[in-house]
Amino acid sequence: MTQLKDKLSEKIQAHRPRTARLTKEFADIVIDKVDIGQCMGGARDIKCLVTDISSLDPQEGIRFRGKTIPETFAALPKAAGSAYPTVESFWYFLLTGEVPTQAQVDEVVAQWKTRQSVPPYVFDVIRTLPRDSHPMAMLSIGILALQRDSKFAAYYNSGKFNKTNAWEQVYEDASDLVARIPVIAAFIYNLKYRDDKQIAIDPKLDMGANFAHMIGQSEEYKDVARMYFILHSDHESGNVSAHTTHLVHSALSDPYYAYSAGLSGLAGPLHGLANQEVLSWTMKFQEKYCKGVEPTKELITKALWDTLNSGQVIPGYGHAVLRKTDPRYMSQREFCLKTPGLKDDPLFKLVSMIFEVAPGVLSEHGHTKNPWPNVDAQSGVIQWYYGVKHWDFYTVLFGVGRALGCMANITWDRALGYALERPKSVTTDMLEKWAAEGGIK
Ligand code: CMX
Repeated sequence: MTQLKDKLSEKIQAHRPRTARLTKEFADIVIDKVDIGQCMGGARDIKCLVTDISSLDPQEGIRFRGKTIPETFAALPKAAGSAYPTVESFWYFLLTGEVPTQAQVDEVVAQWKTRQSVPPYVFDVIRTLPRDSHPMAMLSIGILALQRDSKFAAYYNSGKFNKTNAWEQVYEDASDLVARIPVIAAFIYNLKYRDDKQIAIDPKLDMGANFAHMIGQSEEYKDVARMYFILHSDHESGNVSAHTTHLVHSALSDPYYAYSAGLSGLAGPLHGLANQEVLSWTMKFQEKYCKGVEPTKELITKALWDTLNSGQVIPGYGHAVLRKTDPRYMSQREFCLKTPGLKDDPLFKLVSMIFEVAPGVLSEHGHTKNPWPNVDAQSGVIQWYYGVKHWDFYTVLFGVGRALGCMANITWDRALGYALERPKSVTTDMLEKWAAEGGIK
Protein backbone atom coordinates (compact mmCIF):
# COMPACT_ATOMS: atom_id res chain seq x y z
CA MET A 1 0.00 0.00 0.00
CA THR A 2 1.03 3.61 -0.52
CA GLN A 3 1.13 6.12 2.34
CA LEU A 4 -2.03 7.73 0.93
CA LYS A 5 -3.97 4.47 0.77
CA ASP A 6 -2.72 3.52 4.25
CA LYS A 7 -3.82 6.85 5.67
CA LEU A 8 -7.16 6.62 3.86
CA SER A 9 -7.73 3.12 5.23
CA GLU A 10 -6.97 4.36 8.76
CA LYS A 11 -9.41 7.29 8.35
CA ILE A 12 -12.13 5.01 6.95
CA GLN A 13 -11.84 2.56 9.87
CA ALA A 14 -12.10 5.48 12.30
CA HIS A 15 -15.11 6.97 10.51
CA ARG A 16 -17.23 3.85 9.98
CA PRO A 17 -18.64 3.64 13.54
CA ARG A 18 -19.96 7.22 13.20
CA THR A 19 -21.87 6.34 10.03
CA ALA A 20 -23.13 3.06 11.48
CA ARG A 21 -24.36 4.79 14.66
CA LEU A 22 -26.22 7.49 12.71
CA THR A 23 -27.85 4.87 10.50
CA LYS A 24 -28.77 2.44 13.26
CA GLU A 25 -29.47 4.56 16.35
CA PHE A 26 -30.64 7.89 14.98
CA ALA A 27 -32.46 7.00 11.78
CA ASP A 28 -35.76 8.45 13.08
CA ILE A 29 -34.43 11.86 14.08
CA VAL A 30 -36.04 14.52 11.84
CA ILE A 31 -33.58 17.04 10.32
CA ASP A 32 -35.70 18.63 7.59
CA LYS A 33 -39.17 18.95 6.16
CA VAL A 34 -40.16 19.16 2.49
CA ASP A 35 -42.72 21.60 1.14
CA ILE A 36 -44.48 21.67 -2.23
CA GLY A 37 -42.18 24.52 -3.36
CA GLN A 38 -39.13 22.30 -2.89
CA CYS A 39 -40.84 19.33 -4.50
CA MET A 40 -41.68 21.41 -7.58
CA GLY A 41 -38.50 23.49 -7.41
CA GLY A 42 -35.63 21.11 -7.98
CA ALA A 43 -35.34 19.74 -4.41
CA ARG A 44 -33.63 23.01 -3.48
CA ASP A 45 -32.04 22.99 0.00
CA ILE A 46 -33.44 19.59 1.08
CA LYS A 47 -30.86 18.05 3.42
CA CYS A 48 -30.52 14.51 2.11
CA LEU A 49 -26.89 14.08 1.03
CA VAL A 50 -23.85 13.47 3.24
CA THR A 51 -20.26 14.43 2.44
CA ASP A 52 -17.23 15.37 4.50
CA ILE A 53 -15.09 16.36 1.50
CA SER A 54 -16.36 19.95 1.35
CA SER A 55 -19.14 22.10 2.78
CA LEU A 56 -20.82 25.18 1.36
CA ASP A 57 -22.14 28.04 3.47
CA PRO A 58 -24.40 30.52 1.60
CA GLN A 59 -22.53 33.50 3.08
CA GLU A 60 -18.98 32.22 3.45
CA GLY A 61 -18.72 29.95 0.43
CA ILE A 62 -16.77 26.74 0.09
CA ARG A 63 -14.59 25.01 2.66
CA PHE A 64 -12.52 22.05 1.53
CA ARG A 65 -12.14 19.66 4.48
CA GLY A 66 -12.92 22.53 6.84
CA LYS A 67 -10.55 25.04 5.24
CA THR A 68 -11.47 28.14 3.22
CA ILE A 69 -9.78 28.65 -0.16
CA PRO A 70 -7.02 30.95 1.21
CA GLU A 71 -6.45 28.56 4.14
CA THR A 72 -6.22 25.59 1.76
CA PHE A 73 -3.71 27.31 -0.51
CA ALA A 74 -1.67 28.45 2.50
CA ALA A 75 -1.63 25.06 4.24
CA LEU A 76 -0.64 22.72 1.40
CA PRO A 77 2.98 22.14 0.32
CA LYS A 78 3.77 24.17 -2.80
CA ALA A 79 4.97 22.94 -6.17
CA ALA A 80 8.72 23.56 -6.63
CA GLY A 81 9.32 27.24 -7.45
CA SER A 82 5.58 28.03 -7.25
CA ALA A 83 3.23 29.89 -4.94
CA TYR A 84 0.55 27.24 -5.55
CA PRO A 85 0.21 23.68 -4.28
CA THR A 86 0.33 20.75 -6.64
CA VAL A 87 -3.00 19.14 -7.54
CA GLU A 88 -1.56 15.92 -6.12
CA SER A 89 -1.13 17.46 -2.66
CA PHE A 90 -4.71 18.72 -2.81
CA TRP A 91 -5.91 15.21 -3.75
CA TYR A 92 -4.21 13.78 -0.64
CA PHE A 93 -5.89 16.51 1.44
CA LEU A 94 -9.36 15.98 -0.09
CA LEU A 95 -9.24 12.22 0.45
CA THR A 96 -7.83 12.18 3.98
CA GLY A 97 -8.56 15.62 5.45
CA GLU A 98 -4.88 15.87 6.43
CA VAL A 99 -2.27 18.23 5.03
CA PRO A 100 0.39 15.98 3.48
CA THR A 101 4.12 16.22 4.08
CA GLN A 102 6.35 16.86 1.06
CA ALA A 103 7.32 13.17 1.05
CA GLN A 104 3.66 12.16 0.94
CA VAL A 105 3.04 14.57 -1.94
CA ASP A 106 6.05 13.22 -3.82
CA GLU A 107 4.65 9.73 -3.51
CA VAL A 108 1.28 10.77 -4.99
CA VAL A 109 3.05 12.57 -7.85
CA ALA A 110 5.06 9.40 -8.55
CA GLN A 111 1.93 7.24 -8.26
CA TRP A 112 0.01 9.34 -10.78
CA LYS A 113 2.89 8.93 -13.23
CA THR A 114 2.31 5.19 -13.17
CA ARG A 115 -1.42 5.71 -13.74
CA GLN A 116 -1.59 8.48 -16.33
CA SER A 117 -1.00 6.50 -19.50
CA VAL A 118 -4.20 6.40 -21.59
CA PRO A 119 -4.79 3.32 -23.80
CA PRO A 120 -4.50 4.34 -27.49
CA TYR A 121 -8.00 3.01 -28.33
CA VAL A 122 -9.47 5.85 -26.23
CA PHE A 123 -7.82 8.40 -28.51
CA ASP A 124 -9.06 6.44 -31.54
CA VAL A 125 -12.63 6.60 -30.22
CA ILE A 126 -12.41 10.37 -29.77
CA ARG A 127 -10.80 10.79 -33.21
CA THR A 128 -13.75 9.10 -34.89
CA LEU A 129 -16.09 11.84 -33.66
CA PRO A 130 -16.79 14.74 -36.02
CA ARG A 131 -14.13 17.38 -35.25
CA ASP A 132 -16.81 19.97 -34.48
CA SER A 133 -18.28 17.84 -31.67
CA HIS A 134 -18.38 19.76 -28.41
CA PRO A 135 -15.21 19.04 -26.39
CA MET A 136 -17.38 18.13 -23.38
CA ALA A 137 -19.02 15.37 -25.44
CA MET A 138 -15.51 14.22 -26.41
CA LEU A 139 -14.38 14.24 -22.78
CA SER A 140 -17.44 12.38 -21.51
CA ILE A 141 -17.05 9.77 -24.29
CA GLY A 142 -13.30 9.48 -23.57
CA ILE A 143 -13.97 8.76 -19.89
CA LEU A 144 -16.71 6.28 -20.78
CA ALA A 145 -14.37 4.53 -23.21
CA LEU A 146 -11.97 3.89 -20.31
CA GLN A 147 -14.67 1.85 -18.56
CA ARG A 148 -13.30 -1.46 -19.82
CA ASP A 149 -10.27 -0.79 -17.56
CA SER A 150 -12.39 -0.48 -14.43
CA LYS A 151 -10.88 -2.37 -11.52
CA PHE A 152 -14.09 -1.90 -9.53
CA ALA A 153 -16.19 -3.49 -12.31
CA ALA A 154 -13.69 -6.37 -12.61
CA TYR A 155 -13.81 -6.87 -8.83
CA TYR A 156 -17.63 -6.83 -8.87
CA ASN A 157 -17.65 -9.45 -11.63
CA SER A 158 -14.97 -11.59 -9.96
CA GLY A 159 -17.47 -13.40 -7.75
CA LYS A 160 -15.43 -12.28 -4.70
CA PHE A 161 -17.13 -8.91 -4.23
CA ASN A 162 -17.07 -7.82 -0.61
CA LYS A 163 -18.80 -4.59 0.43
CA THR A 164 -16.25 -3.83 3.15
CA ASN A 165 -13.31 -3.83 0.75
CA ALA A 166 -15.04 -2.48 -2.35
CA TRP A 167 -13.82 1.06 -1.67
CA GLU A 168 -10.26 -0.05 -2.47
CA GLN A 169 -11.20 -0.75 -6.09
CA VAL A 170 -13.12 2.53 -6.33
CA TYR A 171 -10.01 4.25 -4.99
CA GLU A 172 -7.91 2.52 -7.69
CA ASP A 173 -10.28 3.62 -10.47
CA ALA A 174 -10.62 7.09 -8.97
CA SER A 175 -6.84 7.51 -8.83
CA ASP A 176 -6.45 6.25 -12.41
CA LEU A 177 -9.22 8.58 -13.58
CA VAL A 178 -7.85 11.76 -11.98
CA ALA A 179 -4.37 10.97 -13.32
CA ARG A 180 -5.66 10.29 -16.84
CA ILE A 181 -8.31 12.95 -17.33
CA PRO A 182 -5.83 15.83 -17.93
CA VAL A 183 -4.11 13.71 -20.58
CA ILE A 184 -7.43 13.13 -22.38
CA ALA A 185 -8.32 16.83 -22.04
CA ALA A 186 -4.96 17.85 -23.53
CA PHE A 187 -5.48 15.39 -26.37
CA ILE A 188 -8.90 16.94 -27.15
CA TYR A 189 -7.42 20.45 -27.03
CA ASN A 190 -4.65 19.56 -29.45
CA LEU A 191 -6.99 17.59 -31.70
CA LYS A 192 -9.52 20.38 -32.01
CA TYR A 193 -7.48 23.56 -31.84
CA ARG A 194 -3.87 22.68 -32.72
CA ASP A 195 -4.36 20.61 -35.89
CA ASP A 196 -3.90 17.39 -33.92
CA LYS A 197 -0.33 18.33 -32.97
CA GLN A 198 -0.04 16.17 -29.87
CA ILE A 199 2.61 16.65 -27.18
CA ALA A 200 3.86 13.69 -25.15
CA ILE A 201 3.58 13.53 -21.35
CA ASP A 202 6.61 14.98 -19.55
CA PRO A 203 7.27 12.43 -16.79
CA LYS A 204 9.18 14.99 -14.69
CA LEU A 205 6.19 17.27 -14.18
CA ASP A 206 3.35 17.31 -11.66
CA MET A 207 -0.24 17.10 -12.97
CA GLY A 208 -0.89 20.85 -13.41
CA ALA A 209 2.52 21.55 -14.93
CA ASN A 210 2.24 18.56 -17.26
CA PHE A 211 -1.18 19.72 -18.47
CA ALA A 212 0.30 23.15 -19.29
CA HIS A 213 3.15 21.43 -21.12
CA MET A 214 0.82 19.12 -23.06
CA ILE A 215 -1.29 21.97 -24.45
CA GLY A 216 1.84 23.89 -25.46
CA GLN A 217 1.45 26.54 -22.76
CA SER A 218 3.84 28.94 -21.05
CA GLU A 219 5.70 28.43 -17.77
CA GLU A 220 3.28 30.79 -15.97
CA TYR A 221 0.28 28.73 -17.08
CA LYS A 222 1.44 25.88 -14.83
CA ASP A 223 0.16 27.82 -11.81
CA VAL A 224 -3.03 28.74 -13.65
CA ALA A 225 -3.71 25.04 -14.21
CA ARG A 226 -2.94 24.11 -10.57
CA MET A 227 -5.11 26.92 -9.23
CA TYR A 228 -7.93 26.28 -11.69
CA PHE A 229 -8.17 22.52 -11.06
CA ILE A 230 -8.13 22.99 -7.27
CA LEU A 231 -10.73 25.79 -7.27
CA HIS A 232 -13.16 23.81 -9.45
CA SER A 233 -12.75 20.51 -7.61
CA ASP A 234 -15.68 20.35 -5.23
CA HIS A 235 -18.70 22.39 -4.11
CA GLU A 236 -20.41 20.02 -1.66
CA SER A 237 -22.60 17.26 -3.13
CA GLY A 238 -25.86 18.81 -4.33
CA ASN A 239 -24.63 20.43 -7.56
CA VAL A 240 -25.51 18.66 -10.80
CA SER A 241 -22.09 17.16 -11.63
CA ALA A 242 -21.29 15.92 -8.10
CA HIS A 243 -24.81 14.73 -7.46
CA THR A 244 -25.02 12.89 -10.79
CA THR A 245 -21.71 11.14 -10.15
CA HIS A 246 -22.86 10.12 -6.67
CA LEU A 247 -26.28 8.98 -7.94
CA VAL A 248 -24.91 6.85 -10.76
CA HIS A 249 -22.26 5.29 -8.53
CA SER A 250 -24.91 4.51 -5.90
CA ALA A 251 -26.15 1.80 -8.31
CA LEU A 252 -22.59 0.40 -8.09
CA SER A 253 -21.88 1.63 -11.59
CA ASP A 254 -18.11 2.03 -11.67
CA PRO A 255 -16.32 5.42 -11.47
CA TYR A 256 -15.98 5.74 -15.27
CA TYR A 257 -19.73 5.36 -15.85
CA ALA A 258 -20.41 7.65 -12.94
CA TYR A 259 -18.07 10.46 -13.97
CA SER A 260 -18.97 10.30 -17.64
CA ALA A 261 -22.55 11.01 -16.49
CA GLY A 262 -21.32 13.73 -14.12
CA LEU A 263 -19.51 15.43 -17.00
CA SER A 264 -22.69 15.37 -19.07
CA GLY A 265 -24.39 17.30 -16.27
CA LEU A 266 -21.49 19.73 -16.01
CA ALA A 267 -21.99 20.49 -19.72
CA GLY A 268 -25.30 22.28 -19.00
CA PRO A 269 -25.40 26.09 -19.44
CA LEU A 270 -26.88 26.57 -15.97
CA HIS A 271 -23.88 24.67 -14.54
CA GLY A 272 -20.30 24.38 -15.87
CA LEU A 273 -21.00 25.54 -19.41
CA ALA A 274 -21.67 29.00 -17.95
CA ASN A 275 -17.92 29.73 -18.16
CA GLN A 276 -18.02 29.53 -21.98
CA GLU A 277 -21.30 31.49 -21.97
CA VAL A 278 -19.63 34.32 -20.02
CA LEU A 279 -16.95 34.75 -22.68
CA SER A 280 -19.46 34.39 -25.46
CA TRP A 281 -21.71 37.05 -23.85
CA THR A 282 -18.76 39.40 -23.30
CA MET A 283 -17.51 39.08 -26.87
CA LYS A 284 -20.98 39.63 -28.31
CA PHE A 285 -21.34 42.67 -26.06
CA GLN A 286 -18.13 44.18 -27.44
CA GLU A 287 -19.12 43.41 -31.01
CA LYS A 288 -22.65 44.80 -30.74
CA TYR A 289 -22.37 47.70 -28.28
CA CYS A 290 -18.78 48.90 -28.47
CA LYS A 291 -18.10 49.42 -32.18
CA GLY A 292 -15.22 51.90 -32.10
CA VAL A 293 -15.97 53.01 -28.52
CA GLU A 294 -14.62 52.01 -25.12
CA PRO A 295 -17.00 49.93 -22.95
CA THR A 296 -18.74 52.03 -20.32
CA LYS A 297 -20.95 51.17 -17.36
CA GLU A 298 -23.91 52.67 -19.26
CA LEU A 299 -23.33 50.36 -22.24
CA ILE A 300 -22.95 47.34 -19.95
CA THR A 301 -26.17 48.25 -18.12
CA LYS A 302 -28.02 48.45 -21.45
CA ALA A 303 -26.62 45.11 -22.63
CA LEU A 304 -27.53 43.41 -19.32
CA TRP A 305 -31.11 44.69 -19.51
CA ASP A 306 -31.39 43.66 -23.16
CA THR A 307 -30.30 40.14 -22.17
CA LEU A 308 -32.76 39.98 -19.25
CA ASN A 309 -35.62 41.45 -21.29
CA SER A 310 -35.07 38.82 -23.97
CA GLY A 311 -35.69 36.17 -21.28
CA GLN A 312 -32.09 34.98 -20.92
CA VAL A 313 -29.98 34.68 -17.80
CA ILE A 314 -26.80 36.69 -17.19
CA PRO A 315 -24.17 33.94 -17.34
CA GLY A 316 -21.76 33.78 -14.41
CA TYR A 317 -24.18 35.43 -12.00
CA GLY A 318 -26.46 33.80 -9.42
CA HIS A 319 -26.15 30.57 -7.51
CA ALA A 320 -28.48 27.94 -6.06
CA VAL A 321 -26.78 28.06 -2.63
CA LEU A 322 -24.47 31.10 -2.41
CA ARG A 323 -25.87 34.47 -1.37
CA LYS A 324 -22.69 36.51 -1.81
CA THR A 325 -19.81 36.79 -4.26
CA ASP A 326 -18.33 33.34 -4.80
CA PRO A 327 -14.91 33.09 -3.08
CA ARG A 328 -13.75 31.11 -6.13
CA TYR A 329 -14.51 34.25 -8.18
CA MET A 330 -12.54 36.36 -5.69
CA SER A 331 -9.61 33.96 -5.67
CA GLN A 332 -9.32 34.17 -9.46
CA ARG A 333 -9.80 37.94 -9.35
CA GLU A 334 -6.94 38.21 -6.84
CA PHE A 335 -4.79 36.10 -9.18
CA CYS A 336 -5.55 38.59 -11.97
CA LEU A 337 -4.83 41.61 -9.75
CA LYS A 338 -1.43 40.30 -8.71
CA THR A 339 -0.37 39.16 -12.20
CA PRO A 340 1.39 41.96 -14.10
CA GLY A 341 -0.15 42.29 -17.57
CA LEU A 342 -3.34 40.51 -16.58
CA LYS A 343 -4.46 43.22 -14.17
CA ASP A 344 -4.27 45.77 -17.02
CA ASP A 345 -5.76 43.43 -19.60
CA PRO A 346 -8.78 45.04 -21.35
CA LEU A 347 -10.93 41.92 -20.95
CA PHE A 348 -10.18 41.72 -17.21
CA LYS A 349 -11.07 45.41 -16.91
CA LEU A 350 -14.33 44.80 -18.75
CA VAL A 351 -15.24 41.81 -16.54
CA SER A 352 -14.43 43.97 -13.48
CA MET A 353 -16.75 46.66 -14.82
CA ILE A 354 -19.52 44.07 -15.28
CA PHE A 355 -18.90 43.06 -11.63
CA GLU A 356 -19.55 46.69 -10.62
CA VAL A 357 -22.79 46.92 -12.61
CA ALA A 358 -24.46 43.50 -12.85
CA PRO A 359 -25.39 42.95 -9.16
CA GLY A 360 -27.34 46.24 -9.19
CA VAL A 361 -29.14 45.37 -12.44
CA LEU A 362 -30.00 41.86 -11.24
CA SER A 363 -31.25 43.23 -7.90
CA GLU A 364 -33.46 45.71 -9.72
CA HIS A 365 -34.68 42.92 -12.03
CA GLY A 366 -35.71 41.19 -8.82
CA HIS A 367 -35.82 37.54 -9.92
CA THR A 368 -32.60 35.96 -8.70
CA LYS A 369 -32.01 35.27 -5.01
CA ASN A 370 -28.32 35.97 -5.53
CA PRO A 371 -27.19 38.83 -7.80
CA TRP A 372 -23.47 38.17 -7.19
CA PRO A 373 -20.94 36.52 -9.54
CA ASN A 374 -20.07 32.82 -9.34
CA VAL A 375 -16.86 30.99 -10.29
CA ASP A 376 -17.67 31.05 -14.01
CA ALA A 377 -17.77 34.85 -14.32
CA GLN A 378 -14.00 35.17 -13.90
CA SER A 379 -12.40 31.97 -15.12
CA GLY A 380 -12.55 32.56 -18.88
CA VAL A 381 -10.67 35.87 -18.63
CA ILE A 382 -7.59 34.14 -17.27
CA GLN A 383 -7.68 31.44 -19.96
CA TRP A 384 -8.15 34.05 -22.67
CA TYR A 385 -5.19 36.07 -21.41
CA TYR A 386 -2.89 33.05 -21.61
CA GLY A 387 -4.03 32.29 -25.14
CA VAL A 388 -6.60 29.56 -24.48
CA LYS A 389 -9.17 31.39 -26.55
CA HIS A 390 -11.47 28.55 -27.61
CA TRP A 391 -14.10 29.13 -25.00
CA ASP A 392 -15.96 25.91 -25.71
CA PHE A 393 -12.94 24.25 -24.05
CA TYR A 394 -13.41 26.06 -20.72
CA THR A 395 -15.92 23.56 -19.33
CA VAL A 396 -13.44 20.77 -20.07
CA LEU A 397 -11.00 22.52 -17.73
CA PHE A 398 -13.77 22.66 -15.13
CA GLY A 399 -14.36 18.93 -15.71
CA VAL A 400 -10.71 18.05 -15.11
CA GLY A 401 -10.86 19.86 -11.76
CA ARG A 402 -14.30 18.57 -10.79
CA ALA A 403 -13.04 14.98 -11.21
CA LEU A 404 -11.01 15.44 -7.99
CA GLY A 405 -14.06 16.17 -5.84
CA CYS A 406 -16.33 13.64 -7.50
CA MET A 407 -13.75 10.84 -7.26
CA ALA A 408 -12.87 11.63 -3.63
CA ASN A 409 -16.58 11.60 -2.82
CA ILE A 410 -17.43 8.24 -4.39
CA THR A 411 -14.37 6.63 -2.81
CA TRP A 412 -15.82 7.62 0.56
CA ASP A 413 -19.36 6.69 -0.56
CA ARG A 414 -18.20 3.10 -1.01
CA ALA A 415 -16.02 3.14 2.10
CA LEU A 416 -19.02 4.12 4.22
CA GLY A 417 -21.47 1.95 2.29
CA TYR A 418 -23.79 4.79 1.32
CA ALA A 419 -27.13 3.54 0.06
CA LEU A 420 -28.58 3.29 -3.42
CA GLU A 421 -30.17 6.69 -4.02
CA ARG A 422 -33.90 6.41 -4.57
CA PRO A 423 -36.07 9.45 -3.76
CA LYS A 424 -39.84 9.08 -4.01
CA SER A 425 -41.94 10.73 -6.70
CA VAL A 426 -45.55 11.82 -6.29
CA THR A 427 -48.27 12.75 -8.75
CA THR A 428 -49.82 16.17 -9.36
CA ASP A 429 -53.12 14.73 -8.04
CA MET A 430 -51.43 13.85 -4.76
CA LEU A 431 -49.89 17.29 -4.43
CA GLU A 432 -53.23 18.98 -5.13
CA LYS A 433 -54.92 16.82 -2.51
CA TRP A 434 -52.26 17.61 0.11
CA ALA A 435 -52.43 21.29 -0.86
CA ALA A 436 -56.21 21.31 -0.26
CA GLU A 437 -55.78 19.53 3.09
CA GLY A 438 -52.93 21.79 4.25
CA GLY A 439 -50.35 18.99 4.13
CA ILE A 440 -50.19 15.19 4.54
CA LYS A 441 -52.66 14.15 7.25
N1 CMX B 1 -29.74 36.09 -14.70
C1 CMX B 1 -31.07 36.27 -14.80
N2 CMX B 1 -31.98 35.63 -14.06
C2 CMX B 1 -31.50 34.81 -13.11
C3 CMX B 1 -30.12 34.62 -12.90
C4 CMX B 1 -29.24 35.30 -13.76
N3 CMX B 1 -27.90 35.13 -13.65
N4 CMX B 1 -29.96 33.74 -11.89
C5 CMX B 1 -31.19 33.38 -11.49
N5 CMX B 1 -32.12 34.03 -12.23
C6 CMX B 1 -33.56 33.88 -12.18
C7 CMX B 1 -33.94 32.44 -12.41
O1 CMX B 1 -33.94 32.13 -13.81
C8 CMX B 1 -35.28 32.35 -11.77
O2 CMX B 1 -36.18 32.99 -12.65
P1 CMX B 1 -37.74 32.65 -12.67
O3 CMX B 1 -38.25 32.95 -11.30
O4 CMX B 1 -38.27 33.56 -13.71
O5 CMX B 1 -37.86 31.21 -13.03
C9 CMX B 1 -35.12 33.26 -10.56
O6 CMX B 1 -34.01 34.13 -10.86
C10 CMX B 1 -34.83 32.53 -9.26
O7 CMX B 1 -33.64 31.77 -9.42
P2 CMX B 1 -32.68 31.51 -8.17
O8 CMX B 1 -33.47 30.78 -7.13
O9 CMX B 1 -31.98 32.77 -7.77
O10 CMX B 1 -31.56 30.57 -8.80
P3 CMX B 1 -31.62 28.99 -9.09
O11 CMX B 1 -31.19 28.27 -7.86
O12 CMX B 1 -32.92 28.59 -9.69
O13 CMX B 1 -30.53 28.85 -10.23
C11 CMX B 1 -28.45 29.29 -11.31
C12 CMX B 1 -29.14 29.01 -9.96
C13 CMX B 1 -26.96 29.28 -11.07
C14 CMX B 1 -28.79 28.16 -12.27
C15 CMX B 1 -28.92 30.65 -11.82
O14 CMX B 1 -28.51 31.67 -10.95
C16 CMX B 1 -28.44 30.95 -13.23
O15 CMX B 1 -29.09 30.54 -14.19
N6 CMX B 1 -27.26 31.65 -13.38
C17 CMX B 1 -26.69 31.91 -14.68
C18 CMX B 1 -25.97 30.67 -15.17
C19 CMX B 1 -24.71 30.42 -14.35
O16 CMX B 1 -23.90 31.29 -14.13
N7 CMX B 1 -24.53 29.15 -13.95
C20 CMX B 1 -23.30 28.72 -13.27
C21 CMX B 1 -23.48 28.43 -11.78
C22 CMX B 1 -22.19 27.94 -11.17
C23 CMX B 1 -21.82 26.58 -11.69
O17 CMX B 1 -22.56 25.61 -11.39
O18 CMX B 1 -20.87 26.46 -12.46
